[in-house]
Amino acid sequence: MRRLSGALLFVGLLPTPALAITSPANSTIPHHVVLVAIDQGVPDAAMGEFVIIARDLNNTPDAGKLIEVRFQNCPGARVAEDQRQASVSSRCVTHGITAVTGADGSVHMIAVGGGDRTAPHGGGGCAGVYSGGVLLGFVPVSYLDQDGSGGLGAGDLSVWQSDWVTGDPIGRSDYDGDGTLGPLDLSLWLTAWSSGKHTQSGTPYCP
Ligand SMILES: [Ca+2]
Ligand SMILES: [Ca+2]
Repeated sequence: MRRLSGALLFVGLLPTPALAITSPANSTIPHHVVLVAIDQGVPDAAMGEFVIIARDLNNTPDAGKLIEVRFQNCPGARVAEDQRQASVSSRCVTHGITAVTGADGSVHMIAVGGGDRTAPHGGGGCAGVYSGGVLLGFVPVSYLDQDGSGGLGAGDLSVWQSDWVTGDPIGRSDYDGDGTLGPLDLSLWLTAWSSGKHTQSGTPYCP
């Protein structure tokens, strides 16, 4: 027993490695996120790419951290099972997407998914951004592929129009994330549609 106690005491005296914890205050998360569709299996980076930078309490880049963006509380959001990016994976249990930070503490992600026109529309920050399990903040999310099928088309535009006429700040249709629906949001949807980079939906979606 004495030998065991001595061993435990010795272990207790060992210096513990410094485990960096990401600081929400020092980290960078996007202003908002746009779910995108795909063309020939490729997601539209121009419309959908966003950057998250994790930094610790000393403002040092937090490398090797698992970043997760969880869409489970965004009404109607459907996350593609395959995010079509080598460094980004889906985590269907949280309707999330994940990536690991590089040496500079950053991840570049595109969220592939669509909406569900039968779901209630939401607003405000609904997607949680996490680094190593630490909540960095919530961001609003909009869906170009509003009905989640057939890539971008008339059905999606009709959802946007029905949201716009309400005059409410409906998150799924607020493509510039300014908290209101207006001509710039419509312009962004038309730009995405005319780019030809959203000809297919990101199906299958997480169950
Ligand atoms: Ca569609
Ligand atoms: Ca807007």
